Amino acid sequence: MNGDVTTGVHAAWLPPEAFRALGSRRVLVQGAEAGAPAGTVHEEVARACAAYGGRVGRGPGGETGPYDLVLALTGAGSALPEPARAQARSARGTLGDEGFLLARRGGVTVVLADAPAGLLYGLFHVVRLGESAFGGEDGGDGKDGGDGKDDLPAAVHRPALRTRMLDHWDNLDVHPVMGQVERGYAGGSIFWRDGGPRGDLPRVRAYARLLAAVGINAVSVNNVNVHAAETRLLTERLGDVADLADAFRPYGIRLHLSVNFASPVVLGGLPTADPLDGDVRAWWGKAAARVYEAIPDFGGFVVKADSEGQPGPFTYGRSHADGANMLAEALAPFGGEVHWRAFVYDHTQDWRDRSTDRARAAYDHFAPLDGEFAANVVLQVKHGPMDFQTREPVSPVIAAMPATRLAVEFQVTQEYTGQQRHVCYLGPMWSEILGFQPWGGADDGRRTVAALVADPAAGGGLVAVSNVGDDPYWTGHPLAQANLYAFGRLAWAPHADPVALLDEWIDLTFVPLLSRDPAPLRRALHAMMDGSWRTYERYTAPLGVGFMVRPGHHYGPDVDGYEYTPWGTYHYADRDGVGVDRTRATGTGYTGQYPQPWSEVYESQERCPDELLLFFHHVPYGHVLHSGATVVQHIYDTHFAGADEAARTRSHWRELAGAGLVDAALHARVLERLDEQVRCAREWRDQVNAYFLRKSGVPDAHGRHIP
Ligand code: GCW
Repeated sequence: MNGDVTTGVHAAWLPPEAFRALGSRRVLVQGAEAGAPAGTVHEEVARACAAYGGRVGRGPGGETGPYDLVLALTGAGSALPEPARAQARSARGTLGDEGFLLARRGGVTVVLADAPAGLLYGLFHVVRLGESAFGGEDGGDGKDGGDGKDDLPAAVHRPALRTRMLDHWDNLDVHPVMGQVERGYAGGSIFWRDGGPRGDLPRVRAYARLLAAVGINAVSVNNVNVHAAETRLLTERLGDVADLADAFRPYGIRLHLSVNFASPVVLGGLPTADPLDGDVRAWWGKAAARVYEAIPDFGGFVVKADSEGQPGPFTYGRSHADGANMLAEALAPFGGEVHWRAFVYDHTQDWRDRSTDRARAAYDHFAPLDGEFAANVVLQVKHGPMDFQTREPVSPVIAAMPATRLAVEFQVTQEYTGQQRHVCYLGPMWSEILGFQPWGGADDGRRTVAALVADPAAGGGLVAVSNVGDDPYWTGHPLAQANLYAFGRLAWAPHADPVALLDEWIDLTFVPLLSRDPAPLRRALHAMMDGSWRTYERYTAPLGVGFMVRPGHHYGPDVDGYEYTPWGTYHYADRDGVGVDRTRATGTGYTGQYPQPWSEVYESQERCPDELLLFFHHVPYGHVLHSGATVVQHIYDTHFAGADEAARTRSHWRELAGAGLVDAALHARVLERLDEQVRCAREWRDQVNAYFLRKSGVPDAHGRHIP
């Protein structure tokens, strides 16, 4: 296994070999003393040069050029050699906190940033470019004599989104039901064990490095379900949190904590946690001040309130704006932010009551509060109205709160998408969501979800639940690393092509280790991964209906598992048809939460996109889809096709065995998971098909065997 920073741990997309192009050059790092992330740039370059025979100068300490690569803060200005000096003069002050400029002039590659974090992102950009950062395989020797044939015009790179964050649902102790990491499929926590710190700070640092390389700038280190031990991270355990912050800081990542809304009661001994109570506000003010003494660059709080049993402002008859604003007031003097989650719904509903619709809940609770949140509150909204299902419409909350800073929440950890036992590359799903136009083309399509969260005035961002644990491959399934990679890159550049991002990931993770033609590996990985989300969709719950999983752990099929439970997750299949009527005309009225045109499109059985039909409508099995198939025949066809595709995915991987294209241990790990995926996909196919055959009595038009 190619380990790097910590031994025995897979290097993911930063194997030492990915630094070969940079490490064999003459590099000047200027301004490295200006802050932690810039010092990191020097360290990274020095390590690469030590490995690959290059040379690093730190200037202005008398080292002389010439240089192939200059990485500098624009403030270093006059101390820089040309052509960097001229570039720095014109770029200074235009690049922002995290942006960088990349140019190539006369055989010198120049990366400039106004601030240290930008320099770090510029460095990792050069790593991604490999030889092409130096003029490509031919002109890349820096000896073109300055004839300009490999020049690159100056290009400025800036993250589209201000907040690019990963939330960990890590517990300090092993929770009796949820384990060490809630919805974690990659072993234990890299932060916590046995009720305290895990004590492997090099591993945390290695994680921070991977995250910085894809542009992540914020991490929250404990579960949003804040149990007794985690509640104390805010006070007694603050030292442990500060140690983690120290490991993240060199990579430009600000640490956040999930806090318990009832902390003033639980920790402070106050009789109430009422957000309008003076003592409660004072308690939070002091708690925040203590946090900032220990961690001056602390990012802020993440809060799950009045949700699935967590305490919140409703207990005191207060609104979520009251709750969030109280915490915002405590953090504001220090520049901290509150990430307040919009995942608020009734999880004790009566399944007999068909008028209560969980999908409506976030909008019903939060849309009326638009404009009431403090400037340092970010409302964190799950991308769909339900709960990270394989297919959901985009949450209507995102279009309904123009006066609120919003962050959209994704789930990189594959709770509902195969739990890192199935190959399911989520880049294409996220890309569809980010490109969704809540007003259709009515505003020339300018306002996509990505544009809404990118709006600098709004200053929101993208957040995801991490899929990382203490597994040697980080993510359990080695190919699930691609999801973490793509999430970070999409948060930086939401319109990036997810298939191209897979190529980037392959180019960093696998290709640098190969001395042979990578084409067969690339082909196999694309065949396995490009369409894997749709494959997963085909063999699981059909047409957007969701939640046909085993209750509790959420793995594998159980068509009626959630049908008669209090969770609000129903499909209403009977002998005549299936789906949830969410129309205004005859259903729960949820379609009315969308602006035009979606409000009308979703309301209409004829216009509703096939893949969401059962999310919005209850239809007879004979209803004909746009595809021409009836609903029940579509269910049979997609389930046969999906399970076959899973089997083909495994064949592609098997063909790579012994070809020397991937490490043998990694090959074995993936193969073992593929065996399980193939088994589970068949189980899904047979249970779903048998269920609908028995309910509907409609035979498969192609006479295939359905048990
Ligand atoms: O999807 C559900 C999960 C819970 C999780 C919750 C949430 C942390 O099943 O495990 O709790 O969402 O997002 O808060």
